[in-house]
Order: sequence, then C-alpha cells, then structure tokens
Amino acid sequence: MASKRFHILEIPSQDSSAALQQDVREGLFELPRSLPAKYFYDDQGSKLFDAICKTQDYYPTRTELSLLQKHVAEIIDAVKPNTCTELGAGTSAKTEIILAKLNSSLDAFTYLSIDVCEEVLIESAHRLLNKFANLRIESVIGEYIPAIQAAPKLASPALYAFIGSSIGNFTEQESIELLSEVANKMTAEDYFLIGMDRVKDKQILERAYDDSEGVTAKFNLNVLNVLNYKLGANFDLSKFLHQAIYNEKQQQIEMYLISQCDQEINFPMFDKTIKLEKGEKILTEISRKYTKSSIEYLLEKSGLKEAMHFEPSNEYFSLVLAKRQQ
Ligand code: AVJ
Repeated sequence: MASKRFHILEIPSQDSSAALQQDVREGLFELPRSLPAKYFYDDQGSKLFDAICKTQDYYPTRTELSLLQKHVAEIIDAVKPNTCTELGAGTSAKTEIILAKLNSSLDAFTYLSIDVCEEVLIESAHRLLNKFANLRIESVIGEYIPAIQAAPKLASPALYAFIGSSIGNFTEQESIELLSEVANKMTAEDYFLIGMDRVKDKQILERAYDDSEGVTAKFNLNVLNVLNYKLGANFDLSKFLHQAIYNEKQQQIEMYLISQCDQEINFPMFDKTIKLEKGEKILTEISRKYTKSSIEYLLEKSGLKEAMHFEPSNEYFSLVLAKRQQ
C-alpha cells in the first residue's frame, strides 16, 4: 500500500506567522521597501508560478527539462545513486525524469523531498508512488536550512538536487550558506545537481519576467493578496504595476511593484500605516543569473567542486553536477 512507502517529518516550533510579521517589519516598513520572494507561494501563487512555466517567454523550465531529459542517463551513470534528496521539490515534475530512471534500475530507492508547502508534497507523493513501484518517499516540510538539518541522511551514493534555478532568489552570501549546508551533509561518494539560469541578452531576460500573457504580473501582484489575508492589510492591487528589470551590474533580475498613486496602506495587526508615493517601488524578488565563472566561484566558496556541467548550445541554462571538495 502506498501509505507504507510515505512518511512526513514536520519540523517543530517554526512559527511562520511570526516570521512573516518580522519580514514585513524589516522589509516593508523600512526604505528601500522589499519583501522576501518566498511569500509568493500561497495556493494561488503556486498555480500562477506553474502557469508562468508554461508561457512562451519563460524559457528556464523547458530549457532545464530538455537538458535533464538529454543527460539523465549520464548523470545516473556517474552518480549511481540509491537515494535522491531534493530541496524545493514542489510538484517534482522535472525530478520525475530522474525517479523514472531509478525506478527501472533499482529494486528499492528513497526520494526525500523538502518543501515549505505540505499540500503540494502530499499530492505529488501520491502521484509518484502510484507511478513508481520501487519508490519510497520521505518528506520534510520546512524552510531549506532547518529542513536540511532535520532531514535524515540517506544512504550513499546520494544524489542531492536543487533545480529550477531557485538558488537565484538568494543573495550570494545566502547561497553560499545554503550550498555549504548541503556540502556538509555529503560524503565523498555523493553528488549535488544544481540548476542555474545563465546571464544572457537583457531583452530575453526581461521578457521572461514580464511575459506577454501577463501571468508574471499577476504572480507578482498576488503577493499583496497574501499580505491582505495573512496580515489584514488593505492593498488595492489595481493601484500597483508589475516591473521586471535586469540589473547588468548585479547580474540579476529585479521584480518590483510600483505604486501608481500616493496612497496609504493600513496594517491593523501592527497598528501601523505606511505612505507610498506615486512611483515608489517595492522589491519583491531577485533572480540571479550566472556565468561559468560565477558558478565556479559559488561552488568553490561552498565547499563544492564541479564534476560535470551540462548546457544547451545557446548557453541559456546550466545543470551542474558537483562533488564535495575532498
Ligand atoms: C522559482 C525562483 C526559479 O526566479 O525564475 C519566475 C521565480 N519569478 N518568474 C525565477 C519566478 C518570476 C523563479 N524561481
């Protein structure tokens, strides 16, 4: 029965509403205004993100998917994993390519999925267990770093995965901390597969984050709805515009919400009102873009080294297979 092959571990004592309140105090009540990107992903936001991945303009998902399809055999051949541990598993749509390969070559293997969203993990676990008879799943619900620390260490050779270029939401310092956490769990036999979006033409990047169907704009604005229902704030979404700019110096996309008029927003929970001027911006996401040398630097600083590197001929995206430094 499927349930015998599925276990969930919840990390105790993480007060997510206290964390949101602190993030809003530090980010939104101070200048320049910003919000952490993780708050995009309520139910509606997760659906909008899936819709973004299907737009013509958002190239990363399909580029990484075809890279994985093309190189999965090589990756599995190099790693020979018994287990797969994934950060930010989400719906595991791309990871299925790896799991399918393992299911056909192993009698039993374990997939450890880590994500903040319990419903998504449960839903995809049922789908995967129905598809793959030899699969066992352990899910850890939580933020990346506490989840990695709390997660059981699965048998080596282990394949760790952090795909989708989700690493791009973190500053350089935060990325190094996160990758180092995984590197510390790895044995000399283990590998870490990391998906990273590459620096490219400014127009292509800005289109990808401001798609012509307007899905990314809705996704960005939806974070204000999240603040409205979680904090009782009164953002009027029609008074904000979505903007995505590629910052060439920082090599990152920056998404903003721009106030279309002078307005006041109330936060009854904090007994606080903020004044936004016409044209004032809230930074809602950074999405960093990488070069071969910035990838090498990031790995080096995190106790990792490159073993294999896959990219398409247009060099739009990198799938990097890394090992521990020694
Ligand atoms: C899920 C963080 C990889 O940065 O490309 C997509 C999120 N934001 N469009 C990205 C996102 C706007 C996405 N990541």
